[in-house]
Amino acid sequence: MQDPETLAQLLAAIRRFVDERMIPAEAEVAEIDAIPVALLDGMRELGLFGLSVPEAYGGLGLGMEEEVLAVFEIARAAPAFRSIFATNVGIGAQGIVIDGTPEQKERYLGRLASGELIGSFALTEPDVGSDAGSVRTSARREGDVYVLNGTKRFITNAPEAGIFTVMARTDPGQKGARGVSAFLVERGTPGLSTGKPEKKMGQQGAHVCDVIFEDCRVSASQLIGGVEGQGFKTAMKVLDKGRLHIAAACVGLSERIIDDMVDYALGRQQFGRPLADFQLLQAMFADSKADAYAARAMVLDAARKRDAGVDVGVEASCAKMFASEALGRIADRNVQVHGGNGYIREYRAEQLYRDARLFRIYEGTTQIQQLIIAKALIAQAKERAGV
Ligand code: COS
Repeated sequence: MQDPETLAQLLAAIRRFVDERMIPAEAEVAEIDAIPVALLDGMRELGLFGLSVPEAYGGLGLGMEEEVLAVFEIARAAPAFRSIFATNVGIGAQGIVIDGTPEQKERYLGRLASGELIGSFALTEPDVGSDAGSVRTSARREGDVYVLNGTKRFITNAPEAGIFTVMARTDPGQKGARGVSAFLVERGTPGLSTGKPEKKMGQQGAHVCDVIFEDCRVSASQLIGGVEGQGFKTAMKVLDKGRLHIAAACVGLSERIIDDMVDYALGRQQFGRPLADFQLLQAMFADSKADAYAARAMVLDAARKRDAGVDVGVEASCAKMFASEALGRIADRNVQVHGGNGYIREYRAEQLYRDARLFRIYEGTTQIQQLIIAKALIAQAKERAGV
């Protein structure tokens, strides 16, 4: 946690960096499908890789509310910028922060916080997506090592990652979530390889690829928390936090797009007047603002509750679902306000529209969030009814 003045300085520094360095570089990043080294260095200097790593390990140790406030700012830039450090703040490091042993924390968190090491979260497989409890990648114990075999798919930052949090089945007799354990596997471990980066719809500059394990021998000391069978729960806890972070990213990008939409409508004339004079367009601005404001309020409320120690699994799913769907609507309206220019690469509207699409899918689709929310409501109703 930071004192209010330090936090305000951090947020102002991020806003400046976003406006002066990131947004002007968006077109180049999309074109070359990479983030220039100077920008990455700037992000490291700002401490972005260590936002949520505890201060004891060299991070900024932000609480959830502070983290989402930072993400609101960062996410005003195209999402590829956030993606490169977000796995260190979120899913690629939180397994260690939440459930790691003291030795595992000591070994990795400092380097993750500085951005020297990129973390990556390997849950999804070719045949295991939404049904995350049915992981097939196996981890067979042989003395003091586990032997991993299987393929992980769509792994964000895998081409750059130095450390992977890998969910694998240690108990083949247990088909469900209880047979899954989480491991820390370093790049360079014999038997671990990564595939070719996928060609994606958007978010150029952020990379995903397969991670393949072929008789990959990992020391038993790399089992997160040192306990078998806890890997699915670790993954779910990581995702509860990750979904709030993603919802905050949707808010930041929504607010940026609304600014773009209104600026464009003020600058372009039709029928002898600025587009912004037309009430049908004004309705789109207003609907977008209400969407973004509701999403911001949800994210802040859930973040504050999490900081207060409340289990916010349901709130995180509500926020992720609403904020990502709202972003989809806003990005679409922005294309509409831009008219023909909305379809042309030179304007940012079409890029942000493609970039925004992923938020409704990763870290749990909208439909998975609906299932989580509904399941909790039904459980509460059964409890009320005593059944
Ligand atoms: N925190 C802690 N524990 C949790 C949890 C959470 N948020 N959610 C579930 N668990 C626990 C349950 O309490 C249960 O424990 P017990 O076995 O001790 O009873 C166990 O984990 C299994 O839970 P559940 O039965 O609810 O699991 P399901 O197989 O029904 O799966 C969903 C639940 C669908 C919600 C889960 O698979 C999911 O989130 N899927 C989406 C995965 C995803 O987001 N993928 C995106 C790629 S990762 S970037």
